Amino acid sequence: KLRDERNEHATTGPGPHGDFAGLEAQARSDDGSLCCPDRRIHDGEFKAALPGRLLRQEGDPSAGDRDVDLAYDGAGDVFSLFAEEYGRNSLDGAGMPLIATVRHRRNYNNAFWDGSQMAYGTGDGQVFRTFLELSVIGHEMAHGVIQHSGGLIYENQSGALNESIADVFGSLALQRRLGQQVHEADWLVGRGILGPGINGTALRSMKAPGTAYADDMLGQDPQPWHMDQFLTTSDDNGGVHINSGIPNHAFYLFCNYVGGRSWELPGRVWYRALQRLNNPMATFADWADQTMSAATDLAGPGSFETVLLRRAWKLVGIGI
Ligand code: ASN
Ligand code: ZN
Repeated sequence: KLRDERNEHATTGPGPHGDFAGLEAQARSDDGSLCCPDRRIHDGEFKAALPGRLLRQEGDPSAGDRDVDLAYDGAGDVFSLFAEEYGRNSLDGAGMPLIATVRHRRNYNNAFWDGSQMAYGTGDGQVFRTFLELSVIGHEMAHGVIQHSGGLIYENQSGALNESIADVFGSLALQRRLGQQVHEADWLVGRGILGPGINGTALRSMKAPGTAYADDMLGQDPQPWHMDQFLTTSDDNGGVHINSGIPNHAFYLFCNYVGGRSWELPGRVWYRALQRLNNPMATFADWADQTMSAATDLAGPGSFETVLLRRAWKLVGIGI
């Protein structure tokens, strides 16, 4: 119903009630809170073209397509994390539609944000069995948020930060859906998406980077959790999916020290730091500084939270 009203305003401008429904107002309900995602889920039909055939858009009931419904529900949860917890209206902060394609290519073992939409492979059934899992959906959507928050260049430390921040919000979306306290969370990214051919439980672990899988085909999960193990490589854009283990683990430690619900104070600190960063080439140390400023803003100078955050960064080898 809200959506119909919004469309009416969007197409007719100032409405008969004398109010002006500008962009800002479009995603706000009567009480002024952010409310409404604008989801558009497409079927890639196992082809490479994006976005593919539109199968379900905002307000449509389920048509019984499991992949489509997982993408739709997941996008809703991630929208709600950013809107309700951090006051952000969609990925760009201005209500942009959440466009996703499921069944992208055949046997495709990945999911990605392409700069304007999400795309999910089905996996080949051996290495991966699906990518439609909430922490993965949140990860891809967070890439959109990062892009629209000044960006982080996708190589070396700034690229690993980009990856880590995507993991953080992916994990927060999942913890929030499950209503978990910090100590109840498993801190896994992509739990259950690995196929029967792989010996492992998830794609990554923020609690214990390097332990998510150990396999003949994939090898040992290569993530470090301390700067001593920082990997300098030209693979993977400079190890962006590897060294992300370090800031991931700092976030995990901070959450554990603080306790409670991770998407609350710790999530707010990370979100605020991302909004304030303004440095696409940021290093881990730059990011740690920015999170310290954000924690100081939110919890107060000299607060216990800032002490705990400094301790978390120190434990992973980043002294600030
Ligand atoms: N799944 C990967 C990611 O979102 C895809 C990529 O490496 N671009 O990080
Ligand atoms: Zn990523």
